[in-house]
Amino acid sequence: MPSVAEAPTSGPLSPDLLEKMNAYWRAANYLSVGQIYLKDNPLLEVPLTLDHIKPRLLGHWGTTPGLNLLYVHLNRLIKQHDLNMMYVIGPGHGGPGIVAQTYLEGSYTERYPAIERSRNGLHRLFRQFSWPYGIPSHVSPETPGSIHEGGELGYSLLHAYGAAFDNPDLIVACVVGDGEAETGALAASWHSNKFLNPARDGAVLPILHLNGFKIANPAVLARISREELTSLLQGYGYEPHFVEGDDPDPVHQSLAGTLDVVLARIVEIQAQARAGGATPERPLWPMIVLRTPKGWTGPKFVDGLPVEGTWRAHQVPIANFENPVHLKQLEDWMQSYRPRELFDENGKFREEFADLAPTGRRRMGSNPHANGGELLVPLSMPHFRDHAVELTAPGAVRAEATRVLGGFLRDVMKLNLGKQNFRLFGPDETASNRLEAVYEASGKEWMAAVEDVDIDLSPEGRVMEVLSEHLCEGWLEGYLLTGRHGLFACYEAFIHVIDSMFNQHAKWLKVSKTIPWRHPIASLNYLLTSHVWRQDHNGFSHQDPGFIDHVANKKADVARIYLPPDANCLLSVADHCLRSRGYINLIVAGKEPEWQWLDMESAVRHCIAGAGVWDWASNDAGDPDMVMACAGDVPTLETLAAVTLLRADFPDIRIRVINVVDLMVLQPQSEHPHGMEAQDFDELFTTDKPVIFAFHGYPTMIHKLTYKRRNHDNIHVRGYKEEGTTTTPFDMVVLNNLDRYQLAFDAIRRIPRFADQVATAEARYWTAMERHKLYISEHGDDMPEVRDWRWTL
Ligand SMILES: Cc1ncc(C[n+]2csc(CCOP(=O)(O)OP(=O)(O)O)c2C)c(N)n1
Repeated sequence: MPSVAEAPTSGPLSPDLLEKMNAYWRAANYLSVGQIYLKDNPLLEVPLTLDHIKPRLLGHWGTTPGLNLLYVHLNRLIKQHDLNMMYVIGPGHGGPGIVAQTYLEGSYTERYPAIERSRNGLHRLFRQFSWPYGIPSHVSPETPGSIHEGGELGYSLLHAYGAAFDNPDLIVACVVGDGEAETGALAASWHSNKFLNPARDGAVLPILHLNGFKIANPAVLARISREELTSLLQGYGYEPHFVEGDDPDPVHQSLAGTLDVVLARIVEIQAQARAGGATPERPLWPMIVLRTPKGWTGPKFVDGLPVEGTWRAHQVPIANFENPVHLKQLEDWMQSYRPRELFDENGKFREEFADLAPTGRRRMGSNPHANGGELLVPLSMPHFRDHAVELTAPGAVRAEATRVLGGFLRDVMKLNLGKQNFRLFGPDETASNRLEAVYEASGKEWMAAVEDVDIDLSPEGRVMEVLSEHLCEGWLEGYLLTGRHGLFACYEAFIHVIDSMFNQHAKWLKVSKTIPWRHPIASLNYLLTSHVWRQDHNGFSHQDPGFIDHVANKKADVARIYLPPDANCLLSVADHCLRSRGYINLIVAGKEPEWQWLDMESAVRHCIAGAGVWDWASNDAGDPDMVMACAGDVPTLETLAAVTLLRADFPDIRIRVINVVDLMVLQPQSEHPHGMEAQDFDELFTTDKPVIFAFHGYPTMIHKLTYKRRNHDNIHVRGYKEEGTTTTPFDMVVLNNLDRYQLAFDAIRRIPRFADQVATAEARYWTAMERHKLYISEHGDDMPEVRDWRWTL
């Protein structure tokens, strides 16, 4: 282990540069405070009065001066070395700081011309912040240069690494809040350095911001000894460089000197790794620990209580302006930045300071990577039809859908190796999910030690496997937000680990669509497999289809849910999703050998329609007794098995089979762009016939989607009802009343003309279920008639 690098005692800044950088910092702090407090009098040209103060004070001061300090210093580095640098900040509640900085460097006005670089612009800048129909208090999609909202803490480092992958020239400076560092996701994120190849990828410079406090408590990492923190960070594989203090000038010197040192180290690491020859080794990456007071340069005391350097500085340090002392205190605070020195008589930031900022796309607020759609290069797509499962008739062969998809993904990987813009993410499950064909095109990224037993690991790998759904999700988000493509394959039950990250990304996409300068990025694609119905061996803990409900709550212009019933449909859906932009595509598909239903052309037609009658399984001749609908591979199997039972047991029954692959077609068109026209829905599902709907997930989902449909009262849904254990595959559906016998009985119960045969049907199908129970208890496996069932009609 290296010794802890000491911050230099004297620094590289000339007195003139130091003064100017400090002035720049003062300007950013002034604008930050102004945004939080003022709706008028932005240059304090007249004495501050209550009329100038916003009625509702919403914003966070505490983190902001530290973020501003770093921005000024990173600017120096960028300018001096012509760096391609992005700024990701975990404490996104420091929004006013980033808005201020992007305004000072000119990026903000370029995106929002009404926010001019003048008194008028300052007035608007202040007023719009945390103002109805203005801008949010946090860093948000509206903020130039951001790929990371940070409202929900924990993901900054993941987004930073995701951005750095395959961007060899990019340095992502990433501020991690000391509170944020307590989250599980962030605590695991440090390990991202074992998955970043300095020869191929860019660099991440983590900056742990030890301002000591969260909202109301001290931060853990700020209250352990420096030795303990050093050991922790070294243990994570970093070389920490400490910058500490509460006196601006020495801190400026120390930070500047430290940044010079860490940049030189980054350059050195990359040069060594890129020199060619030997396989690059995992370096100890430099990082910075910045210990400065929370709410630095703000009021030291308010109402006799300490504020600067305490948790009290977190949000709005001074409130209640009925108290004239407070008004004076705010004015003194703002005047302490000496705004007249910083802005000219027209309110323009003085050139002598403005010149310190980089220009053009080197400004962090204008870095094109932070508007990934600008850089998006479409994937070269293989022909998915080349991977088709050949079918002579429905149900003629079995196949493992995800294994078939694996071949397709391998080719996607292969075709885009040159572009370096596609990666596959998964929590240690790529092989388990039967996608291992991808390893033929690329190994698994791995920079840690390798042993003889290991297979498919490689520093050049494009398959990202780490046992953390948080890491997979965060990396992929960062990768997509910077203009690349990917897919996250995960066990269905455990995708819930990232529910909340999904929420945040969906919100980001929704808002981004309303911002003209944000170019569309590639969709976030989930493949959920090892799903609820085929987790019989792993048991109850592994059985949960609820992510579907979670996704369906999101805005219709963002969320898409697909339940391909077989491998060819999965291929068609996956091809579509990988080409799409700006969505979250959820694909749920099994990995077990299952009967295949549609040849490739039928599958494509079916997936385009989203739902349709399977004529080959129906015998209603336009006048059904009932509709048997299904969505999901296992419900489709059980539905078709029920149809064979019914047609054998009740020969004159007229059944229409409908399969739904795109769940959103069930919604009215007014609710979702994929929604089926009312007339088409009524033609398919009838307006008066019973519909037995076998669904992959929780039944309420189907009711929610169809409640406005004319025939809704006749739709009876069977799905997962939270029954499960370690048992046989068929018993899983029996436990949840989704099995063929239950479905067949449901059908007879619901058809009026079979009323007199309900008792017979009940006896027959309940007996079958009893036989099933006895058989599996004795043999530990499903009955041959179930196991060996096949479509014979
Ligand atoms: C996941 C999550 N939990 C809780 C919060 C509420 N919250 C907002 S700011 C904050 C404290 C953050 O502390 P830190 O990361 O150290 O940032 P700073 O002190 O720089 O403001 C908390 C708990 C949140 N935004 N996200």
